Amino acid sequence: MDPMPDIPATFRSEQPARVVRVLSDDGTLDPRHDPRLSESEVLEIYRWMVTTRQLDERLVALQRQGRIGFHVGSLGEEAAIIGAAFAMRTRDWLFPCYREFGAALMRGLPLQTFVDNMFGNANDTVRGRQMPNHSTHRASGWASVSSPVGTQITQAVGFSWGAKIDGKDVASLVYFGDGATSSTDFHSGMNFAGVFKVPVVFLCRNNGWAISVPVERQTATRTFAEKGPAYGIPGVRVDGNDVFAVVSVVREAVRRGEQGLGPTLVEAITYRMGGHSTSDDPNRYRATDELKPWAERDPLERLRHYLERRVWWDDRKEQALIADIDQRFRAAVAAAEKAPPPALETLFEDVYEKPPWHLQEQRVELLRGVRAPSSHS
Ligand SMILES: Cc1ncc(C[n+]2csc(CCOP(=O)(O)OP(=O)(O)O)c2C)c(N)n1
Ligand SMILES: [Mg+2]
Repeated sequence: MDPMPDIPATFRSEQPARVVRVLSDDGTLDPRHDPRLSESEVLEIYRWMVTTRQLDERLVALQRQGRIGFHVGSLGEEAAIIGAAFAMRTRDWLFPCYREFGAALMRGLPLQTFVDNMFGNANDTVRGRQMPNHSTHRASGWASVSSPVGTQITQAVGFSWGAKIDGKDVASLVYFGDGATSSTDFHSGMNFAGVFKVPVVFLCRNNGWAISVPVERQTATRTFAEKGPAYGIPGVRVDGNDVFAVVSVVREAVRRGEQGLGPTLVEAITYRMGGHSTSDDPNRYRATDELKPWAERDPLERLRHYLERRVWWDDRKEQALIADIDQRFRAAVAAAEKAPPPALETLFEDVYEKPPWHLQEQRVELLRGVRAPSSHS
């Protein structure tokens, strides 16, 4: 270790890391980080970003109509969410926060299964035991959505560590917000992954807010990326509204994991353009002029501008895509609303292989009738 440097230098702060950006305002790509996506790849990404936004709008409407109880959306964060998932390999696993349903759909979660979860009906893979928007889908490598802030971080690390022990080349991508960096799971997960060189991509969606807490109140550091080096993990800042930059940086993080170099912390700088969820009103805590500069950097608009410049997209294609999403969503909602709620006895399933006596007794009592007189009265 170096001898102690002079005191003022120890307090000298470094400049925050440069933000990786590929898509410039004029619609050209910076060759230094260009992930060189083909036309069909860019169109696939764009379609999923549009799908996410369209579904968000429709799900908020369903919540306002009282048909579903809750929705937590992705407005403004579509490039960070879809771009990061796109960069992962099919065999990898994704550990979501709660704002990333678009990535699950892109990975293969069927729209009907997603919508069944929004209604918590009998076809819901989690049998109505979770809030809406808390899907899980093994076939798509989509772990359970985590509501307790940060818990998915340690889960992702444990998962990939297990795969590493088994000699499998399986990485995980874990999504979390700026708020989750204050959780103990962030510390435990980062520390463990750094020590054991676990192939995890830590994707911090810095969207400016943790419900009503702004990033300035979340941390005293100037960036979230700079927390990485304290754990021996490189931290990269990326323009989270630039899908090319997100794909490029996350692909590089996957490559590092493949080469046995361990995890990477990616700070995707973006903005939550809506409320936290359907349960709050951001106008109560956010200055009205704060949204405008971010609306001007809308990730969908930026990508669409690029596509039009390449003459890969036009209004007619956009309208056809939206009509298709609308038709498929309506059909899925109609089917979900027709499905019954989960059967009452399912409450006692999925935990014990052989339920203990007291649960068996309770099951019998419950099935006798929910309003049956209590044996204690
Ligand atoms: C352990 C825990 N504490 C508090 C909450 C309530 N809560 C839900 S989301 C949230 C904010 C999370 O913010 P951030 O990590 O930035 O993610 P974002 O919602 O911005 O995507 C809080 C405090 C919770 N779900 N779990
Ligand atoms: Mg946040």
